[in-house]
Amino acid sequence: MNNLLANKLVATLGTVVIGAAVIAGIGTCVASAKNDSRVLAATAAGTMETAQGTLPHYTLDISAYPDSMFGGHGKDGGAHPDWVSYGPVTNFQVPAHSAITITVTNYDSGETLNNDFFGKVRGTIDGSATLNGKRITSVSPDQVGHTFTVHGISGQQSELFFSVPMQAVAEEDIPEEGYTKTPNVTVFTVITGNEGEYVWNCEYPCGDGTIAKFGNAMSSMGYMSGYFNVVRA
Ligand SMILES: [Cu+2]
Repeated sequence: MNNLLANKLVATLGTVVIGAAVIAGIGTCVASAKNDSRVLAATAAGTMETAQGTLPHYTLDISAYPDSMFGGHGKDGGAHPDWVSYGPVTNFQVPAHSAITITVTNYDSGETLNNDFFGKVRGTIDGSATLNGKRITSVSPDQVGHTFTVHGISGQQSELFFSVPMQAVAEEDIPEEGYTKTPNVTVFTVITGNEGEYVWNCEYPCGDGTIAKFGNAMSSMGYMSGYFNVVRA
């Protein structure tokens, strides 16, 4: 990562963190951080040829939903049935020094990002993803449903940063009841370094009904954020 990008990244993350902290209150974040201990481990899928040689290959399948009624929050959507959420859970575990192919099926609509930075695919193999089978390197900043963003800046861990925007489903394709039959499917691959505990979150302001939309689902673990832990293979 060059310095300019690093500076921009730090500035961007700083804004988001401060914004979320001010709006939600730090206490809320800490309290809700322990409310979900379920973890989805990546599935072994042979090996993959990469620029770093042949690596163990794993897959992770997740989805983004316009509400919490998909089952992951329990019967009737749990405490906040109307909150947007990733699922089936939001804590993930992947092996170190491996290629991880992540498929995100997005059932939600969207609007405009606060920061175009997150409209670009970043940190994946080849800097790209596929959207419904076609190669992309970005999504238009006014058509983003959610992002899957892992923040890897911390202490002695290997740096791990990637961010992928999910194309919003068109508003007219969102049914009154249930979920759209034509979700947008995004697939991308990242390469992990050493073991470490990372946090991911969504950088699309999707906490509807709160100031700047960074409250509720955006500031609670288990909805639009969680752990992305890299463990010994
Ligand atoms: Cu989101």
